[in-house]
Amino acid sequence: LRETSLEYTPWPSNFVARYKSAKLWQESILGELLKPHLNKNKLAIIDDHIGWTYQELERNSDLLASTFLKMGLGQGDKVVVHLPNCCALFELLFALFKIGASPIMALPTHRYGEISYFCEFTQAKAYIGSAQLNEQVNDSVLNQLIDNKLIKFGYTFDFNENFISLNHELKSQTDDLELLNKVKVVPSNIALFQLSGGTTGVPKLIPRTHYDYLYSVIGSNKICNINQNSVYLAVLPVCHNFPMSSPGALGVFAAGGTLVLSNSGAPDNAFSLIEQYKVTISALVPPLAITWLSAFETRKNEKNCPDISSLQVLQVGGAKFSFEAAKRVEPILGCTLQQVFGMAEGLVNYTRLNDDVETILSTQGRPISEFDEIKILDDDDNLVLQGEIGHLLTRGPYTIRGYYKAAEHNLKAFTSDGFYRTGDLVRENENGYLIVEGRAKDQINKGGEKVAAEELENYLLSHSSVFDAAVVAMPDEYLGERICAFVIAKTQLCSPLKSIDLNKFLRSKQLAQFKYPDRFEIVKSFPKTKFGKVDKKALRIQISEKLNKLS
Ligand code: J2J
Repeated sequence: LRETSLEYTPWPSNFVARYKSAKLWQESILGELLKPHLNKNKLAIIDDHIGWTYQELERNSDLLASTFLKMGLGQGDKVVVHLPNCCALFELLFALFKIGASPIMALPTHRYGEISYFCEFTQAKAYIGSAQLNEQVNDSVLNQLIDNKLIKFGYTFDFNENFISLNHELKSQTDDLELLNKVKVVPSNIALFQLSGGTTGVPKLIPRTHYDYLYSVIGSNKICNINQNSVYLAVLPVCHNFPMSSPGALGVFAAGGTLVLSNSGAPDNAFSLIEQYKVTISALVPPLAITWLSAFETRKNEKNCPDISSLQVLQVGGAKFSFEAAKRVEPILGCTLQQVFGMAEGLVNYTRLNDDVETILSTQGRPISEFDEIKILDDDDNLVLQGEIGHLLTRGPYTIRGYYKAAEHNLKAFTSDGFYRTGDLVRENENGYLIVEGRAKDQINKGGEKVAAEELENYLLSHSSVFDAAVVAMPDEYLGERICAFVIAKTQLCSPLKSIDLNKFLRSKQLAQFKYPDRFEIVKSFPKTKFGKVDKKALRIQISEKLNKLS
């Protein structure tokens, strides 16, 4: 038994006792989630190519788990998982949960820049990718990871001469599950690492234990009425915390329902999957929800309009869903809207399915648990009056007490008594529902995809012609926000600095596509606050006014 408890900031023992005695934390691990449903011959998961019953998923992940054990992967090992929405992803995740290895949930859009950092920072033993995702990228990612000695093993589910082919390994093995039966994983261990949207130079890793993650999933299931008849369509990248756990894929498995996986949220694809599998619930970010609304509104009166009447609930979260868009969900799609305001660090708020219309349309919900503690504070850390806007802080049975290996940052991100400073500006209505009013953290929320300004600024500052850089959000009708990079060039350059050079330079860093600035503004100076810091608020106003004039 190797507890990984030293690798995360533990909850104080009185909190552990509280969460256990209230039966929030159960003596169970994510690797056991499928067990209660094995004798039902029920479809657990299906993607564009393949579908498995609960038995098949369990068996495949058992075989993969024992393959990993034989290859020398086991308790406490970190594994960077870089897969799109596919059945193999869950075969893999369950295998890792069962052997006590911790997946790092990279997004399919991450590139070598992010992946190499995760490998290096966590000392990951393995990287698991797939050419299904993007052949070129994965080849080059793996070659570079191996050339630079960042990992010991590189695996894939498809054929690629540079990777260890898991399909091949699985075919060649017999039913030898003996090693696996000896493994004992304890629920206080790290189940997986989620990634923080971040506000700092590099993405932070979020260690989630089996205790806390399972509780968030089971608690979400009750609120979202997930049961064995639920059919959940995942079109968002399922490694993200929202479609994974709120209640997401894991919620569906816990309840014995069916998970339908797709890599495209395009309306026609989604509507036909909803019709085909009688999908009951799906989860979207606001821009995608708006796209579905417009598409279905147009198609509604067509003769061959898909039948999406099975859809009972549409969850929308990850960024603020406007009241105007929210109002259209029920009339157009004929299902209940559920607003979800969550974070990979923990706290998740939901509007309840039977809430009154006003609450559903104009709030972002209330916490999963009565054990979730919420504080709304002013700039000096004093409680605001009821109904006033302030900084949201939270502590609870599934909110982390610290980021992974980030002692210094944790001092700022958490209070001494363990509250997480979310960086969100909210107010609470008289019924305890939260309304997101803005953000104090230095982050851009591009339709649900989070970009830390500092990460981009650091890259820009490493360009030899850049004197200073400030990255801010600019308004966008569709995505809510896009990225604008203000840059001051060094003086005495031979030729003037151009956006195209900066763009090319950033692209050479091999980052996720969504992080590249949508606009560069090359300026002579930045406005400053009275404390002499770059006044980002003024920059946001500046770019927003300029865009208004242009349109
Ligand atoms: C406004 N801002 C929101 C909302 C998240 C469920 C749902 C979402 C996430 C998620 C998640 C918002 N309105 N409805 O992990 O389990 C912004 C806030 C928040 C940040 C967290 C889940 N829903 N946000 O989006 O870790 O700023 O998690 O602090 O990616 O997204 O981002 P992330």
